[in-house]
Amino acid sequence: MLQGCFRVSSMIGQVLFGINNIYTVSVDGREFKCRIKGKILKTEKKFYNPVAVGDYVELNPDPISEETGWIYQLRERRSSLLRWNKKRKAAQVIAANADLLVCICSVESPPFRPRFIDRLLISGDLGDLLPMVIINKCDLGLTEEISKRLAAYQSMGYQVIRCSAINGQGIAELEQAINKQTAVFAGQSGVGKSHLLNCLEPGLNLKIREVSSKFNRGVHTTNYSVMINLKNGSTLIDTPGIREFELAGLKPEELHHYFRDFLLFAPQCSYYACMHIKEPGCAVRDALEDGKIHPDRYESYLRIYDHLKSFQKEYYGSAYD
Ligand SMILES: Nc1nc2c(ncn2[C@@H]2O[C@H](COP(=O)(O)OP(=O)(O)OP(=O)(O)O)[C@@H](O)[C@H]2O)c(=O)[nH]1
Ligand SMILES: [Mg+2]
Ligand SMILES: [Zn+2]
Repeated sequence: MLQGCFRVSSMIGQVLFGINNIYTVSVDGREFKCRIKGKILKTEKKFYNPVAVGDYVELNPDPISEETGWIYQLRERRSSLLRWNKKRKAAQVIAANADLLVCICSVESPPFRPRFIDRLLISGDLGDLLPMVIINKCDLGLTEEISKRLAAYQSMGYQVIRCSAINGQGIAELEQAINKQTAVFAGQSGVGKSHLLNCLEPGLNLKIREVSSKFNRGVHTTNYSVMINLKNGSTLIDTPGIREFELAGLKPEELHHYFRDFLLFAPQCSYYACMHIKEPGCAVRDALEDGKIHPDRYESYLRIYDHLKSFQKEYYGSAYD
């Protein structure tokens, strides 16, 4: 009744960040601190977080405050970066509606972990984001082994950029690759995500780890994801470091489609539905034996496959046996 007098028209905005269930939503450059209205968004049962950074949402501004509002609807996502959240036992949306997934790793502190990159790259292809590899801290010197692995990613068709946030190496190339698109920066804690973002726009001043504080697996400098619109028209999403990146939204039997280095050989496998594990006449395993597929990539495949199998069993019973 009286409430009707206060009814204000709804708006569409994009989520810039969210902390403690309060989401900062930008509507044409104006920011609203919003909560989720009632149970409406709870239809998204698949994910543990109802709204992610980058989401487009419909909201009603609060009639009694110019800076707050209520989110009542989530718009369909054109892309999403997902991970399996072990603690919550559900898929988590890290970021939505981005174009690029910038998978960042470092030469050391933390050490180069190609299996971690393998997972991130798959999550990009899976979530309709274009994945690329950034190796940061190149000022510390690239080893031959790392260079070889990077060359292998390049030969699979991934763009690889060698960077240093300290001496500026690769920053122009990174800027060019982003080129006014929306890019999510993801990787382990301490690889230099925030530092690289600061290089892309002077004055951004994102918090980066003190040089004196040693690399420690438990410590994250960035605690929540945030979307930043740069003056040059690009949009960047900084994310907190991920310790264990586990894939979500993928069935084990679909996994091999996301190993780009298998694709050349898989059509020659004897079995149409070959999983490249124990089947006779497997062209992927032949390529592995001939040194055409890196053994660590194959190991990565087996580990992810086993993981996907085990967690699907946990949630869907024996249907996947
Ligand atoms: N030598 C060297 N150190 C770097 C480089 N980039 C970042 N660092 C240092 O690495 C540390 C971690 O950088 P951050 O930018 O805070 O790392 P992050 O990936 O954002 O970490 P989280 O926010 O915890 O996920 C800081 O001490 C940086 O100064 C680099 O190119 N070379
Ligand atoms: Mg950070
Ligand atoms: Zn096969």
